[in-house]
Amino acid sequence: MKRYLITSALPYASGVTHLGNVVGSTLPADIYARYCRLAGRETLSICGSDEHGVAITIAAEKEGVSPRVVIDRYHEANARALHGLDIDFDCYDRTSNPIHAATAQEFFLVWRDKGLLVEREENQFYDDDAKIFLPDRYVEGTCPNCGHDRARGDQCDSCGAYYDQLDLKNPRSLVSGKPPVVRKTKHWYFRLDAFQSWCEEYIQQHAGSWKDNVLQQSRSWLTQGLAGRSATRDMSWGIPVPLDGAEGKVLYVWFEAVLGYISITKQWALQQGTPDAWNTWWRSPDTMYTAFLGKDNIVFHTIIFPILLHTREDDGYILPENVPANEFLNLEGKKFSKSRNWAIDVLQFLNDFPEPQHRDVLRYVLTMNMPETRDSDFTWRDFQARTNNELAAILGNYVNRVMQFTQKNFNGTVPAYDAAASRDEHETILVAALEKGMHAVGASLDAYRFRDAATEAMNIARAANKYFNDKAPWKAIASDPADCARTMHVCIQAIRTLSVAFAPFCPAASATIQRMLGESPITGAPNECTVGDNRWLNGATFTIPVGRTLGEPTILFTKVENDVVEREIAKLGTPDEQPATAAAPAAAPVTEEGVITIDQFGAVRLRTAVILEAERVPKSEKLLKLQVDIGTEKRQILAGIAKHYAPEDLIGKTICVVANLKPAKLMGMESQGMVLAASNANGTLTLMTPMDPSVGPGAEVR
Ligand code: B3M
Ligand code: ZN
Repeated sequence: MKRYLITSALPYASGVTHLGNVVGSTLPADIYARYCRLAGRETLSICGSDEHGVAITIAAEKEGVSPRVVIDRYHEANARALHGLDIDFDCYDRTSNPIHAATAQEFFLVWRDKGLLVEREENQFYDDDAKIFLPDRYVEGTCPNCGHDRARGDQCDSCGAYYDQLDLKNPRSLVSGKPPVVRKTKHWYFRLDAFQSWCEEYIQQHAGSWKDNVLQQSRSWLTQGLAGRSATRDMSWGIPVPLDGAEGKVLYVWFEAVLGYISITKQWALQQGTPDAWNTWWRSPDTMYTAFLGKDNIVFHTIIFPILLHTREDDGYILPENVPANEFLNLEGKKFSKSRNWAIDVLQFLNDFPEPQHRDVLRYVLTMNMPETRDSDFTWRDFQARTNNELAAILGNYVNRVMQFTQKNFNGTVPAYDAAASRDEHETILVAALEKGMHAVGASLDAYRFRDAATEAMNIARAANKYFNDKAPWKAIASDPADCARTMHVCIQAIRTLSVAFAPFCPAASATIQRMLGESPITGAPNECTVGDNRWLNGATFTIPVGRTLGEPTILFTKVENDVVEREIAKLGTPDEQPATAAAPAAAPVTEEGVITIDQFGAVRLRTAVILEAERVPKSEKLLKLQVDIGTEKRQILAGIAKHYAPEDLIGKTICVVANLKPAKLMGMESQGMVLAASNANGTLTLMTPMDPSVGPGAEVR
C-alpha cells in the first residue's frame, strides 16, 4: 500500500514565521496532509527549524547573542506559531539536534567515499580585523553585472545575477566594515556536474505532473549547466566537516538542511519507540514523497536534494515525486519586508485575532489567495470580504439556520423520515452536489490546486443553502410536516459533509460542527485517523442517525468590521511609509495602455444576483433602486437603467454585479454594489445576465 510522505521547507530559526512563509509551504503541506489522512492514507508530515547558516549567525550578531540563543527562541516561537494556526506535523524538530549532524556527516562521508567531493584551494575574502573568512552574505559591494551598490556576495538583489564573491567591485566586510583581503582557503566541492544528464532525465520524468513554475526554474538551472559547488564553509556555527584537516569548517547549510527531512523522520521514529521506522518512509519504493516549499527554494529541492538522495539510491533512498512550490505572497500590493515593517507575523495575528475561528479564517483566506502559479496578494479588505461573505454568510449561516430550525421545530433531534419514499428533484440535486463536491475537492487537492479545492468546498455550502431556500422548511412545517422532516434530515447530513470537506482548510470549524452533530471530531490532524478508513470517500453518505440529539447551535464565524480592517492596515509600514488607506489598498498601477494584471482583475469580486424588488427613484430619470440577493446577503443597488427598463420587468431576473465595491451614497441612498450592463454605440443599455439563469444568486463570475 502506498504511503504519503509530506515535508515542508524548514523555516529558519532566525525570526518569527510570517504569512508569506505559511502560505508558501507549511499551510499547503498541512492541508494536503489532513486530506490524505481523512482519505485513509498512511501519512507522515515532517517539518522543523533550519538552524544553521548565515541567516542564523547574522541574526545573532545583530543582537550580540550566541546563535544558540537565537535558535532556541525562534524554534519555540515558530513551533507555537504554526500550532496556533492548527498547522501540525507528525514531527516538528530541529537541525541542531545531534541526530541531524550524524545524518549529514554520514551522507558527507559517503560522498567522499564515492569520489564526489573534490578538495580545492581557493581564494576567498578574509576580514583581517575579525579574523574570519567571509561567507557570501557577509560581503557587500557593487554588482559586477548591473552596478547595484549594495549587492551581496553571491547574488545581486537588484538584477538577480549570481557570481563569485571575488567578482564584486568595491567589496566591504559587513563585520568590520572594511575592505576584506583575499586569502587562500580549502573547501570540498560537490561534483554536481557529474549528475547533469541524470538530473535532466529526473526532471523530464516529472514534466507531466510538476507545476510549470517549478519546471521552468529547474530547467533554467540545468540549461546553465551544473557546476561543482562548495559543500563546506569557513564558519564556527554549523555541522563540523567530518574530515582531518577540516578544523573550523562546517557543511554548507544547503547541503545539510534538506537532509533535515530525513533526520527529523528519524527523530519521529525514536519518539514512536520504533527507531528503525524511518526506513519505511525514506528507503521504500512504496513511499510517495511530496515536498512543499516557496519558489526561492525550488532548485534546492528539484536538483540539489534529489542528487544528494540519488547518491544513496543504492541504499534504497527515494526521490521527491512532486515539488509543488508556491510563488510569493505580497501584502496590500507590496512585498513582505520585515525591515519596513511590511509583514504580518503569525504570532502577531494570533494575538490580534485570538479565537479559534480566526485561525480558520486566516487559513481559508490564505488558501483562496494561495500563490500557486504566480505571486498573489493578501489584503485586509479581502480578509473581511471572505470572512463576511463566504465563511460567515454561506457556510456559517447555513449551519446555523439548519441547527436553529431543528432545535425549534424538532426538539434538536435528527428528524425521522420515510426512507422508502423517493427523493424529490431538489434532494437529488443536492445529493449529487455533495458527492460531486467531495470528489472535486479531493481531486483538486491531489493536483495541489488548493484555491480550486477550497472553492469547491464552498460550492458545496452554496448548494446546501440553495436546497434549504428552495425547500423552504419554514413553510413546509405547516403545509407538509413529513416533507419538512425529510428536508431537515437531509440538511443535517449535508452539514456533516461540509465538516469533512472543510476539515483540511478550517479544522476548528469542522471540529465545532462535528461536535454539534454529536460526533467526536476528526479533522485529519496527526494520529487521529485510521489507515484504510476513507472518511473522504464516505463524506457524502448519510450517517447521522435519526433521533440523535444535536448539540447547541454555535455561530461559526462572526463578521469582520471596518474598524478592524482599518486597525490592521494602520499597523503596516514604518513611520515614513504611508500605509495603504483602508478604502483603497495600494494596487499596482494600471499600465498606460489600460492593461491590468490578472491579480488586479482578481481583486474585483463579480457575483450573480437575483432582483427581488425594483422601484423608481423620485426626482431621478436615470436611477432605479434595486433590492438584490447576491446569494450570501441582500443588497441595495442604485442602477442608472431607468430609461432602459421598467421596474416591474426586472423582478426575478438574474444579473451580474460587482460585490466588493465600496458602498456609495446616491441621492441620499446607499448603493452597495454595481450592476453590469453593456451599452452600445447609440447608448442603449442591456443588463449582463448568465446564459443559464438557473445558476441562481451568489455564483462567482470569473
Ligand atoms: N530554511 C527556508 C528559506 O529559505 C529554508 C528552507 C530549508 S528547507 C530544507 O526561507
Ligand atoms: Zn545586479
